[in-house]
Amino acid sequence: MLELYHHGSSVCAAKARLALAEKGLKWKGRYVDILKGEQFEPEFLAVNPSAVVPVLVDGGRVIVESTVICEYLEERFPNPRLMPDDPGARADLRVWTKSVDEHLHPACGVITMATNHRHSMAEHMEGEALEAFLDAVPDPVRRARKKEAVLSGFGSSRFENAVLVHLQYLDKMEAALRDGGWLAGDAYSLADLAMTPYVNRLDMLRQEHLWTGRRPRVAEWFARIRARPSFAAAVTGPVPADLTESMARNGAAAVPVYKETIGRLAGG
Ligand SMILES: N[C@@H](CCC(=O)N[C@@H](CS)C(=O)NCC(=O)O)C(=O)O
Repeated sequence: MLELYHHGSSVCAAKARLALAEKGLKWKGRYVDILKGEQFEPEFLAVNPSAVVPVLVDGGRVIVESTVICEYLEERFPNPRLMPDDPGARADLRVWTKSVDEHLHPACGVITMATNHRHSMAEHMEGEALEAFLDAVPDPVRRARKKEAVLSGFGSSRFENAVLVHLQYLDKMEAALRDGGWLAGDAYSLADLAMTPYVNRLDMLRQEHLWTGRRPRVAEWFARIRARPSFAAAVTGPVPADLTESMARNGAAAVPVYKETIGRLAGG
């Protein structure tokens, strides 16, 4: 039986859940509440010393890193295919998945923490407990980024660039998509799967103005993505109800902040 250590609102875990859902695989969930600090408990650190979800366990084998998990599932369970046959299209796909992990994911963490999750964390802890929670992140680069976004919110020096990175990805998608088409090759693939939780994060934070009336191919792509049965099962369904509600509430209140930031970036 496949087991997945995951959290409902984790974008990386959503990628792993999407791959499992697209392939129609049964799996057992091991829930790690990363907003309460369960990723730092010894039992989980023994599975993944990096203290992040997702982690897939297949028999005795432990697989970390969401993109590696998706490619592992693709190779282990090849049908239905989530990678094109053409080597050029496979290269395009890997550019998407690599850059999502390296650039978009850190930026998504900043906007998510600044807009909503800092408030959810504050409900569970404050003061020294919050500092200790933030200092527990093992990777120093990720620790500094998360700490600043949680403690400074929209005042974080990283917020503006994080918004810019999202705009650049939406523009790259708009350029790559043809009507009715997909990001890499002729069919839905791991490239579309990798972008899905990030576009959905903007949507759950009520920033759909970024594509509505502005980036029609992204809007049309997202409508097709939402219509897939995997979407509700793997992406929106697992998000805890209180987080769905607070992301919508805090996100809606933040629309003027995003618009003002975009205006500043445009030199307006
Ligand atoms: N490169 C890793 C990143 C994993 C990651 O950042 N996971 C986040 C949730 S999306 C996490 O577990 N964060 C825990 C924390 O912030 O302490 C992957 O793709 O799996």
